[in-house]
Amino acid sequence: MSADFALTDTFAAQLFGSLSVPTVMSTTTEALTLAYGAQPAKSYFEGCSNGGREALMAVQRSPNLFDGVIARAPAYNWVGFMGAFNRNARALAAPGGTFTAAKIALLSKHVRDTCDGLDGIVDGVVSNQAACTPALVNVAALRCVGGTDSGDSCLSDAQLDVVTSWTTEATFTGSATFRNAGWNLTGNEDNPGAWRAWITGDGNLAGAQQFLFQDTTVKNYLVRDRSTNSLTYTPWDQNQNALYAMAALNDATNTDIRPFLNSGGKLILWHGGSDSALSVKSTAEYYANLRNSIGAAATEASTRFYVAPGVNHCSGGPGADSSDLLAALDQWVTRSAAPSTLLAEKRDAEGTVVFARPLCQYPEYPRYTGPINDAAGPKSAASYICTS
Ligand SMILES: [Ca+2]
Repeated sequence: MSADFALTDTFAAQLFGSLSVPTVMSTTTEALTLAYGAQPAKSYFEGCSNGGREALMAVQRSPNLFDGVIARAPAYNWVGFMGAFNRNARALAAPGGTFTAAKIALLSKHVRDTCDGLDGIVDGVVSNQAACTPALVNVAALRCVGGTDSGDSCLSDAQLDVVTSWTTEATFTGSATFRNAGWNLTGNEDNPGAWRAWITGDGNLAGAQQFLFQDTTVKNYLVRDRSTNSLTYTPWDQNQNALYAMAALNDATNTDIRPFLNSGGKLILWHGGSDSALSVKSTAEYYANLRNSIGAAATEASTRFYVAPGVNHCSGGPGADSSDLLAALDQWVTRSAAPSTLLAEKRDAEGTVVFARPLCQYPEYPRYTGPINDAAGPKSAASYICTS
């Protein structure tokens, strides 16, 4: 995830920002037309993470390029998200802030003990995230006596500061879009693809994905000096011109997507509920802003937003991470069959379905209504209803 190109190659930075998809699409369409003697009947784009950002870029800046777009866990707000990554990294680097795997397990279990059953079934996934409020979770109950680290059964004040950085919004001067919504406590922070991979680096902060992303952003976009120490780069909004330049290149925060919708485009957003890279709350925020911008009727007519509880960044985690969004999009575009609740499955390495859930439209979540003391009940999507 080096962004070294952004320092030395202006065109590469533009390609990364927003031009790669229309550039490749131009060549692709030409090749297909030559091969088949006609242009493609329909064109769709699907991407996750930075690919999700590219998806929203296409919707916002190349509105006639695709008939339908799927944006999953989109990294749509480079300025705000990287600023939050930087704040998280600095909290972890503060004296006493280090989170061991045992501390992460302590925090996760505390959240699960409090919130797992709020969705009707204790299955290791907090599906009713809205009910799992900070007041209910009460992380302060884990505080070490006196606030000083005294082992794996409690959190020091510096570690509680990390949790605060994680769960609270981050706002920066210069634009209303320069912000990050903060992350939920999901009870799945201890999953291998969650905090250790993205936040703590499992004892090596410089190896954590969030650290690496913010570090290369500070070095190549903001300070434009690779010898800079990103952990001392604060405040994040000290160089307004650099933030504006980066936002112009990389941020897909525009909510007026009427040009895309007016050309018949359909948009499906998707986010994993336990994503430790990019917060599902940020995508929810974009969707709320979208609704405010284009109105409830247009939002309902041409966009959908699904949340998959217990799913990590793009895939993985204890939740059901596999859904055929492309088929749903194609039915919508070609047959005007607008999607409602979809199916989410968890498959093993051989592709066998282990369990299924309904994939609900946010803010709904799958609530267990199936049989009690029946091993097969929780595995069936029919045992759940989407509710909020
Ligand atoms: Ca549950």
